[in-house]
Amino acid sequence: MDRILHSVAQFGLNPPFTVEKVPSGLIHKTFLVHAREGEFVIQELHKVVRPETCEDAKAITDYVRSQGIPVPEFLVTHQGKPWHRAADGSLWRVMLRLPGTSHDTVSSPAEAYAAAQFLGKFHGVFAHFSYKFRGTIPHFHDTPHIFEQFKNALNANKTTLLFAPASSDVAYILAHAPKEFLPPDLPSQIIHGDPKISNFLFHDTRIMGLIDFDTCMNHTKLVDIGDALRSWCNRGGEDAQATFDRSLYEAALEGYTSAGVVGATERALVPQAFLLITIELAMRFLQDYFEDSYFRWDAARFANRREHNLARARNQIELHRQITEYIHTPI
Ligand code: GN1
Ligand code: MG
Repeated sequence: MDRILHSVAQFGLNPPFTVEKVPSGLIHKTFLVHAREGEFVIQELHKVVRPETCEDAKAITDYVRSQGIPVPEFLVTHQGKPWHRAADGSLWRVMLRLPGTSHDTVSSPAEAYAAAQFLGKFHGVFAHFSYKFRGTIPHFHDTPHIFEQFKNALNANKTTLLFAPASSDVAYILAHAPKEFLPPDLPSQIIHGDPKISNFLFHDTRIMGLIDFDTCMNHTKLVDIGDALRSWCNRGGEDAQATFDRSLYEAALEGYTSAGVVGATERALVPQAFLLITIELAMRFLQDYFEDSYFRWDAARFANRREHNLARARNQIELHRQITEYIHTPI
């Protein structure tokens, strides 16, 4: 608690503070701070994020906000930085809290439509804006590279006791991942990088804002569309048995199309992007099952991080199976 309070104070806020833990997010630790000046969100950042990542996030959100799209406003420290490095080496940042609530699953086609239309508008504001990123997470959404890293993790573990329990999951990924890779020459622009549903803030079915800007990068919009679909069209969420819901998929496609930013080539690749990002995340979770180093895990429900990541990987694999069946079944 002292570490949180000390870091909050670096951003010019004054005590008394009350602090609440926010349980969501798979990498950072997030807290809500009630201060005299208002409500703020403070995060202790995962090691994958650097000060430059926070500076990129500030530049992108300042631009997006100037275009009328509600995204968080980052506070700066007394030194003018949108991050604070504490004496113990931890990295922190603070932003204004946006109104609205976050959900881990989509509960109606109207929500899927609204989020998709919002994502399309978000993509639209980058048509004439470019930015030189300095803190992008290396190889993020570079699926061929992630696949190589995954195979390295398998090689390092094939003689350990970890291998047998995951062998059928491993076999599924090895058989399916390479055929989902997207063509390398697609048009690229700024994307969000993590448009899962819990990064949209809702009031009923209205979107109040989009959060989480550590993963912005230049890439094809299909990566965002694929990531959005794998999160939004799964009634089970990431922590339970996957259930693909076709009505959510159709509503999302309609909502995104209504923003008018998708070309014919991209439209044709949407199902492949959906499959790609689903299997990419399965691979990332399964790699962490072996390496035990990246994602946060729920100690109330799982004995350790490996178990939680194995369950998460299986849910994404099951989702991939269901999407494949849907896409290949004539109506
Ligand atoms: C992580 O931290 P969070 O929950 O916003 C991950 C995303 C995954 C997501 C799955 C930087 O996002 O890529 O899709 O978990 N972010 C990073 O829930 O690895
Ligand atoms: Mg994120």
